This record gives sequence, C-alpha cells and structure tokens, in this order.
Amino acid sequence: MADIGKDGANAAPGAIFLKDYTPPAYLVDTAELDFELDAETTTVRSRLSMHRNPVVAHDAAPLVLDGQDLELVSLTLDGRGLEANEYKVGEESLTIENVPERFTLEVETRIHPAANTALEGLYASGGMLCTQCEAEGFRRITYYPDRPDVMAVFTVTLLADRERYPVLLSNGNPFESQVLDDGRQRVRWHDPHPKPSYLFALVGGALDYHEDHYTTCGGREVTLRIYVEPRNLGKCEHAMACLKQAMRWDEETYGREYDLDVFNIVAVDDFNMGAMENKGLNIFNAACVLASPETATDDDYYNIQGIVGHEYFHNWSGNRVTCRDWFQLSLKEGFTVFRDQEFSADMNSAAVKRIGEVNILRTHQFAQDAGPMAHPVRPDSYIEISNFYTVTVYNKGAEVVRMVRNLLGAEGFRRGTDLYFERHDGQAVTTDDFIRAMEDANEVDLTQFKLWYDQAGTPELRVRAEHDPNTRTYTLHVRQSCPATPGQPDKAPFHIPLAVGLLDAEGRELPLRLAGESAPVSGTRMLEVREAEQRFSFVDIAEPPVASLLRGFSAPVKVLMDRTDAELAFLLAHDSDEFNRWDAGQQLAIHTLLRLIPAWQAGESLALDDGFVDAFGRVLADRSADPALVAQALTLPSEAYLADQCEVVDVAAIHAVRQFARKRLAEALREQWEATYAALADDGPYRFTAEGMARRWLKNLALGYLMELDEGAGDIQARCLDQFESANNMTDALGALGTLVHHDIPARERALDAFYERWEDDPQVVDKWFALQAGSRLPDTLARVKALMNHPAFKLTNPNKVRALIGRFCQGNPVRFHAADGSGYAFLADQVLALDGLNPQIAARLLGAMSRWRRYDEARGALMRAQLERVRSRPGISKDVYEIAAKSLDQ
Ligand code: B3K
Ligand code: ZN
Repeated sequence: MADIGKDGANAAPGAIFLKDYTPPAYLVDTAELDFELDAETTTVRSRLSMHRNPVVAHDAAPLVLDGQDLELVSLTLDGRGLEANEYKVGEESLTIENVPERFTLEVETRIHPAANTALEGLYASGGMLCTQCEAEGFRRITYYPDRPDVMAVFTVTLLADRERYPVLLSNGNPFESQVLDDGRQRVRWHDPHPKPSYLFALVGGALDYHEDHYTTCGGREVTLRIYVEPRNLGKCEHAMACLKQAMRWDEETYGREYDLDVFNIVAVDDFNMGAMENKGLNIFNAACVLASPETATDDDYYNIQGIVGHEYFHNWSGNRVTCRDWFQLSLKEGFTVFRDQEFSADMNSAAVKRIGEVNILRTHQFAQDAGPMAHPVRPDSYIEISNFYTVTVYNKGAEVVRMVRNLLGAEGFRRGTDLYFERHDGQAVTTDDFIRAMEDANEVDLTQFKLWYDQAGTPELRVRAEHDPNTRTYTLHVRQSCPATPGQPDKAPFHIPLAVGLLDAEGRELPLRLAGESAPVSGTRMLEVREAEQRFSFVDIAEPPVASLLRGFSAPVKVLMDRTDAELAFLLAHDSDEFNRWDAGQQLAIHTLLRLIPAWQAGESLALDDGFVDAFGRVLADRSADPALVAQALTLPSEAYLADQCEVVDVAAIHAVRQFARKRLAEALREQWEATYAALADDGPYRFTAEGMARRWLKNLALGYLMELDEGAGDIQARCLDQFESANNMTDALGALGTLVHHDIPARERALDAFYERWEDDPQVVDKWFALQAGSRLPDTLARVKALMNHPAFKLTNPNKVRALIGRFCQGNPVRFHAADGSGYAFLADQVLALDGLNPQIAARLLGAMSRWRRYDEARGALMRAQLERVRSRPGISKDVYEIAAKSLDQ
C-alpha cells in the first residue's frame, strides 16, 4: 500500500510508464535460497552472486532491491556484515550505496506465511505452504531485483518438519534429500535454466501424488507428477492425460521439447487465479486441475485441458523466452493463449472452440475496449500491474498472434516462431522482438501491423457491397475506424486480415478472382485491409452474391454491414464457414431481440418474428450437424452482449425480451425439443469426448428450453428432477439443477439441499452450489446471497468462494445485480471494502463490475458512481482497488 498518505486521505498512487523503462543496473548470476519453513514464521537466507550490468553506465549507481513486508535479520556483502549506515531499508526497498563490480550479497529475512491473506509470496493454504510470485510476489519472500529482465540460476534448499511437510518441492530437478536427527527434512532443488524471480516457486505439505512418465521426442525420460491432498488422488487422471497430450502437441506443432527430468503440478485450494507456470512446478487452483465424472462438468474437463496446456506451453513461451518488463505481458500471455486455443481446437472440435473464444472476446474484451479501463494489448502505463491481467492482454493478445498467423499462413508462422525461440532462448524480450522474428523469417514488413499492440479500442469495419451486372464485378467498399479510448483520441488505420467468401443463390462457394489477377481461388480469400477506405473488386461475378465476411473471425473487429434478416437466415443455413453460420444466427437473434425492446418499454404485447423461429427450427431439425454446433447456434446472445448493442442499457428490458424469446422458442419448437431431449437422454457411462460433450450440451439445452413452458410444466419439472437425481455425472446433474434454480417451486429447495448434503465435503462442488444460487434470476437472489455469506462453507479469504458467490452475482446476474434501488451496488462496494484489507487483487477484480456505469440510465449510473466514490475515498485503500475506482470515475 505504498504512496497512500498516512493522514487518512488518499494521495493518488503514481503510475509507472513504459517510456521510463531502463535496464537493470545489477544482474544476478546465481541465487541460492535456503528456507526454514514454518507456517507462522519462515526464515529465508539468500546468497546472490551479482555483477554490474555492463550495458548500463554506472556512476556509482546504488544497489536497490525490492522488498515488501519483510523483517530484515542480517545483511552481508562479500562476507562482511554491513553496518546500519551502509544500507537503507525503505517501505518497499533495500538500498546499498556502495557495491563493487562483482559481489556476493547474503540476506536473511523472516516472513509470516499464515498471516498472508493476499496470497502473494509465500502463504498457507489449508495445511500446506505454497508460493505465488507473478507478477511482484517474490519481493514478499526476500530482497531481490524483482523484475523479469533479471534472470538467474536458482538453487533452493528447503528445510521443514517432516511430519507436517513430508513433500518439499521447488523448480528444476531435485538433487539431495536428507532426514535430520531433529525430525526435520532437507530437500535441495536446482534449476539449470536461468529465470526471473516471478517464476520461482516452492511447495511444502502432506501431499500424495499421481505419477506418470513421458519420453520426449529427443529421448529424455520425464517423470510427471500431480500432487494433491490425499482425498483428491482419484481426480488427477484427466489432467495427467491432458499434460501428456500437451507435451506431444508442442513437439509436433512448434518443435518444442521439455527440458527437465521432472514436471510437477500441485493443486491448491486458495489461489488468486487459475494456475501459474513456475518452471517445472506449475501450481494450480484446485478447481482448474481436479476432475472426476461425478464432481466435474464437461466445461470443467474442457477448461482443465486448456489450462494444463496453457501452463505447460509457457515453458517455452514465457519461461525459456520471457518478458523484458510487465508492459510486455502479452508477449507471453497472448501467444500462450493462442497456443492453448489451437491445442484445444486440435483435441476437440475446432469450430466449437472458435465460437467459444469469440463469445468471450465479444462479451468481455469488446466491453473493456469500450469502457474506462480500455488499454492497448501492450499497455503504456499502470498503477498496479495485477490489474492488467485482462481479457485485452490475454484474449485480444491471442487474436493479434492469430492475425499474424492469418497473414503469414501456417508455415510462415512456424518459421517465425522457430526463429523467435532460437534467437531469444534465455532472454527477456519485447513484443517488438516477437514481430521482428516474424518479419525476418518471412521477409515481410509488419510495421503497420504493430499498431495492434499500441492502439486500444475495437476497430469497426463498415462494409458496403455493390454488384455491377454489366462488368460482372462485385465490389466491397471497406471503411475502417476505431473509437477514441482513454488517452488515445485518434487512431491510425490498422492492418487487418479480412477473410471473405462469396455464395451464390444456391449457397455454393464462388471462385474468387480480384481485378488484375489471372487465376481464381476457390473458397475463402484473405484480404488485407490497410487503408482508412479501401475497395476490393471481384470479377466474373454474374449474379449478386451473398458475402460471408470475417470468416473464422479473422480479426478482432466489428463488421458493420446492412443485412436483411433473410440474408442472415440464408448464411445461417448455407455458409460453408461454420463460425460464420453461427455468427449469422447470432446477428439474426440480436436484430430480432433488439426490435422487441421498444415494444416492451411501451408496455405493448410482444411477438416473435416467424422467420426467426423458422430459422432456429431448421437448425434444430438438422440431424447431420454436430450437436455442439446446434447447441451453440440455439443459445441466444447473452444479456451482457445484448446490452453492449444498446446505446443506453435497459437491463430489465433486455432480460424480459430474452426470456420472452426463450419461452416462444420453447413453445413453437416444443415437439422438436422433446424429441431432441428424448433422443439424447440415455448416454451410458460418462466419457469426456467431443461427441459425448456435444450430446450432453444439446440435451441440457433442450431441457432448459422445455423448462420455460407453462403448459405441462409439472411433467417437465418432474423430468428435470429425475435427471438431477439419476444423473451419473456432474454435467447432467448441474444441467438439471442449473435450470431448476430459476423456478420458484418446492423441488428447487429440495434439490439444492440434497446437492449440498451430498457434496458438502468437496469444496469445488460446493462452489458450484454457491454459484448456481447467486446466478438465479429469481427476485430474492440478493437476499439469498447475503444469507449464504454466513453459511459455514463460505469464506471471504478463499478466492474461489468469493468468485462463486459474490462474483457470480455481480458479474453474471445482470438483472438482479442492477436492481433499480441500487442494493446490488451497495452490496458490491461493501464486499470490496471488506476484501481489500485481505486480498486487494480479488477486491479490485470485483469492483470492475461497476466500471461501465456511464452506459446505464441516469438513476443507476448515479448509484454506481456514488459507490465507486465511496470506495475511492476510503482511507488506506490498496493501489489495486484505487486504480479501478479512479479510472472508472475519471476516464
Ligand atoms: N501467468 C499466470 C498469471 C499470473 C497472475 C498474476 N497476478 C497464469 C497464466 O496466465 O498462465
Ligand atoms: Zn498464461
């Protein structure tokens, strides 16, 4: 909590700027760390071999190390204890004025893991001790140049009571283990790969492990282990299978081989995010690694696969080649998200994956881009770096890498990544270095393309089409623009890959030949938009075609083109691009639903367009289609995404018209829903396969629609309850319970009670139970959430519980959170203030739910603003929360 005035008033914390980057004055060659581990007080002795950085001009630059909440016990330089006047301990630093060119620094500090509720640095989770150092947690362990461009070889010695901490893990390979006479154990680890401090990790605990082995393409034998609390040993199989898939995939797809003798994963209950890629020792939020058919849903299985892959892929994109500074975060995160997306696409259905990604991007990232927290993929300033682990850095960053692939083609992209990994192995680099490798390997100029890293905001492409029967020419006029974002009023034109196809009246692909080219290309064509206004003319087009634009979502932009409902229905039925078929259906749904809003606001009765119902009915009737794609197509756009399409958000209207449409679709297609549900009902034992997942998805979607019906509701509710009670897997149990929670019927309470009773000892399942109730559309949901905060299973210090209950209500239940009386906003502010003293990162995340207060009606906007002001003015508020509150109010 630096920079905050002691008089109680908040002095605004200062920002850090990319333009101020300077290389480190001193570098670390080796770091030897000795830990005497204990939950109450841990002693850390560090021995650092350091030297001046030759690239920096040194006019007696002092040595400044980072440190936070540390008790300094002793300090020696080249073996000599330093006198009090030879160094200075600041609030967040240790400064030594005079150091030689090369020296050894020894520092002893004491820390208190059990009291660490921020879950940064070394902390206790249940009976175990573990670490989280990215981005700036290492400075809570010892004094150190805690920045990613200082890379050192670490040797770690862990000493702890053998009863309480029989397992002692750190990065790299273990090389010594010894039991001492006093009942303690000493284990030593050495990591030969130089790394920044943010990749340091240790774990101590009474853990069991699930073991497997892997032989790399180069013949290295690797022991793979997943460490868990003993009760979870039966939930590791899936993650282990995913890990092996990921190791093979990275060899085959990127030529990347694993580089240590062991690869360890540890599951931890208290964790601020999903997982962490520490070298050779990935630490996971238990919810992102543990799975069994009875306790985890298909979504859980699917996410675990992606996250295990993601953290493993960081071994090269992040660890071997790391970031120079935190402004470059997307260098590792954008690239690694792209890698995990392609991994999931290859392991399952590529189209289903792509639709899921674009849904996330459009719902969350486009919203961020259009609000006060908008920032470029490579931000140019921050107050608290933890606030920049965002959908923009991660997901838009992945889209930027995908565009490079789209522009260079798969082979050119691979040439680029090969060069990048070879050129920068063992270095801390920038996004410019990444793009330069792509340019050099392909002899292209991506100067304009790099604007994607610097300019925030979602570009808009206005497209107008024109057909000339005389010249048989079809022309697309493309005009690009990008809305202003905080600090960036004007934008230069982007370099945008625009994948297009043209369909004839029968829905067949037309061969595409641009004016001036000799031979046509069949199917999709990658156009490159670079100008503010640009024209693309296709020749030999006899009849006006239907254009399929931005196929596969080839760039993170909004395409604005006047389309009739008939055209969209045609694309939904015929486009050869599966992504665009889905997208056409979504646009059709958006048009249809938005048209209902004024009628609802005027109190008129609503009617759903027949053409829309028919188009949906045809999708449902298509027996040859992948059921997962059918389910995605028949899922109406979320309330959050619909809200983004409105000038002023009317949450109640959006909720009402969407609910109305669901009910009408349920009634009009009742027989088809019944048949679909019946055909998919009995599925045998649970297996996580793309087919099984698709069938369960569509079946549960059908059940959800059927539950909207009034006529015969009793029967359907009985069927739903039956599914809940007889399900042999969590997907089906939750599919039933997840729809029951929206209905005010006795079965709801019975089912919720039964569910809790059965699963009360499983924290991951209890989280689902909290989240279901917090997401209920019933009017008493806030009262229920408040009551659940007093439930014995709820803990404000556990991020998963906070996300399940408070996060779900504030970020996943718009109609109840945005209650007109402002009760949701007051509740959120209360929780943010309560949490800030415990875990500022989690508090700041929650507060983001009110960032876009300007988009709502005046009354709601004022209520949100008042709560943001209340939070901002609270004395002693963290930098994390301050940054979100201040930017939400001022930008
Ligand atoms: N690199 C970590 C995120 C760390 C977040 C720090 N506040 C997980 C990941 O992206 O793989
Ligand atoms: Zn990552």
